[in-house]
Amino acid sequence: MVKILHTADMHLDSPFTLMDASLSEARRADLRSAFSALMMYVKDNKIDILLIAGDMFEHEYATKETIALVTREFAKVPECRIVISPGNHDPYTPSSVYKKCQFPSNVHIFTEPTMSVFSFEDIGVDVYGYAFTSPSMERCPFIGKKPLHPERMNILCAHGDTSSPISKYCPITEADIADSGYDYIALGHIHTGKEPTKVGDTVYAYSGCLEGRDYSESGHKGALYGEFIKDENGFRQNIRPVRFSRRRYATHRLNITGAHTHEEVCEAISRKIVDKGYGDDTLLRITLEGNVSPDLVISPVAVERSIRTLYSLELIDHTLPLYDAEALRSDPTIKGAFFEALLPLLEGSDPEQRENAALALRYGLAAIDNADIIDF
Ligand SMILES: [Mn+2]
Repeated sequence: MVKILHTADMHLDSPFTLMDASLSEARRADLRSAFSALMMYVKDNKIDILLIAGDMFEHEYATKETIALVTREFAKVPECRIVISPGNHDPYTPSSVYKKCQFPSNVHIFTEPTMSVFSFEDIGVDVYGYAFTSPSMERCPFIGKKPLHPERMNILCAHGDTSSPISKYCPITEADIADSGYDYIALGHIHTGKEPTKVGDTVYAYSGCLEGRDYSESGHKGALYGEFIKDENGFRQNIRPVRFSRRRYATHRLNITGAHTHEEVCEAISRKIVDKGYGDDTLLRITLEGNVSPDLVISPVAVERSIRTLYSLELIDHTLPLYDAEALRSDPTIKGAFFEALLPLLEGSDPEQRENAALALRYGLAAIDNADIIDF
């Protein structure tokens, strides 16, 4: 039996440009920490082959410290064969980390955009692959049957895109996979992952990214651990996901219709957090919806500050005020005039304009009442 660990898309040193500087640095530390956890798993479980199917680095941002960490971790497992297929974010170029840095002798890196192979005869495995040598690759290099060694396990480790036949990131179709003759294809590029799927005689999977980097990459992330056997009865595999992510992204919509106070909003959010079991590993984005009292002006900053159990909370307020139109219409003060002025927008056909007008009404009425709309 051969033990493999299939990973991809670590995106070490990712800039996290949408976050403030200290949070981005903390998240980069999380990426490195997830990588170290993966390497610890390799060591503890005596993994025979670690397959890294591209985008290990964000090429233009890779730091000396991260490269030093990676080479140090790789050197700690000299008995594990580490195979790297450079992807679109870390292509093999003259200035790339892969070309410029010295990696330990157990590390095998594909350098050409055409097919090549690393043969590990001691364990009966051939690992095929290719490298992105620029940020895009228009054509899949493994189309068509190859003369594969019938007795060895034939694995392809590759960065490519099965989601579109016209992708700029090495388009791969299921027909290409079914035709390929490989026993297992370890893919990288699709960060959400794809569970092991059999087409023809070939099993392929996307491990997904090692650590989510934004709300589109929700939930815990990790790698695929596989136990592979090939004998006179053919190829058999047992593959399961292993979690390595430090944090997880989560998004929810929360209807707070009827809420009157800041405390009620916080309570509703806290209930959601407890229900879902979110803690200091969670970056949570909540979109508030529903109709609330026009006196309630929600300050996302104040709510975010009052809930401390999460790694981070981001609040988006899409609630609409439940105002008493009749009372406002007949209000003889400036409130009535303000309402009349906003009415065409409040009742207009453009939903974004309606939302903005509702927000303006809420802030305006609060300002007229001298309500403190920042801290309430
Ligand atoms: Mn990627």
